[in-house]
Amino acid sequence: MKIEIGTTLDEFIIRREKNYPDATGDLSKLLRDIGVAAKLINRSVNKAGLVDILGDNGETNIQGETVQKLDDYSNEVLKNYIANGGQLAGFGSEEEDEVVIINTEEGKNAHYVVLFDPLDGSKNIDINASIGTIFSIYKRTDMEETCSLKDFLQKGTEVVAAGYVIYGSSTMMVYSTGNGVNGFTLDPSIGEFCLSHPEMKMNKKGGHYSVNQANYKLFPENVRRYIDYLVDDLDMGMRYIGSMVGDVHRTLLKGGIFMYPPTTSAPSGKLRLLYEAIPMSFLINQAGGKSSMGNASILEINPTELHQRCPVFMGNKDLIETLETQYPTV
Ligand code: P6P
Repeated sequence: MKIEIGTTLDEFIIRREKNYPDATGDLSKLLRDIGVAAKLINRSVNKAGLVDILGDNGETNIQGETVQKLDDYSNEVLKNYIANGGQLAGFGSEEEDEVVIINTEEGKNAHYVVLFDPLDGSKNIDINASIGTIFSIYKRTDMEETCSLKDFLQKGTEVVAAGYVIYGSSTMMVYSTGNGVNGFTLDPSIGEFCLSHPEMKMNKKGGHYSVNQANYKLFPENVRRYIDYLVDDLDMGMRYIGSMVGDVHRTLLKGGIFMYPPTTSAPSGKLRLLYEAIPMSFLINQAGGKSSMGNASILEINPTELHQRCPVFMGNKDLIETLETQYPTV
């Protein structure tokens, strides 16, 4: 059923739910709650320069990274909005050392868990470049057992829904429940996300390669040779914001490839598997692209730790297949 441009996110979710007669409405409610949380985060991101919310709060997270005040605020908003809705058994966040199990009666009977990076690319907050929220949603592995870490350590092939919100020149929520990718742009005049990018598909050709070129000398030899191929043989230009949501959003819209390869100092790369690489890979795959850790699909990795990292390559299918067949990075 074609849904017209301008349809609100809530309306879209409700109409799409009708395609699933067995749907309980729990996933729909979760997605709508994420949309509300995104609007609250957007409000603070948009006026961060005016309110004393820029800069860091002096703490560091499990990643050893200084926590920016907006990171903290975004994490709290997401926790409050999705944790108390009754559809969630637990959540994992970049800003939380361990998974948080929701031990209420509703939480114990809830079917879903969510992983999120509440505000990715936060180093860009003070310079007003695009930043984003990333999320992925899984079903619990066994409703007979208490929700625990194992419900979060699931492969990307088990993802039920994933998406991101990009806070940029406009604010967009882009997500998929496994049947294509749709993008919604926030209309501030009515405070609603409205369908603006239906059925997003990656450009077949073109686009840029996106990597932190300063790390070139630290990459494995095959990655350096692959980058040389993109530049010398395919004549590709380079674009890099240093904010995964912004760099992947451009790749999704314009084609090309985004990479965060392993380096000598970070042999597993920098990006986190569960709440950065997997959700973004899910979307890129749903939009007709492909993702890889250099020699195998990111969605096939068996997670072992909540905050584990993995090498990331994602973009046009042909570019990824060339990487994996001719420049495999093991
Ligand atoms: P670098 C932001 O800090 C982040 O986690 C991702 O959003 C981004 O892709 C990456 O790190 C940028 O890392 O080392 O290039 O600054």
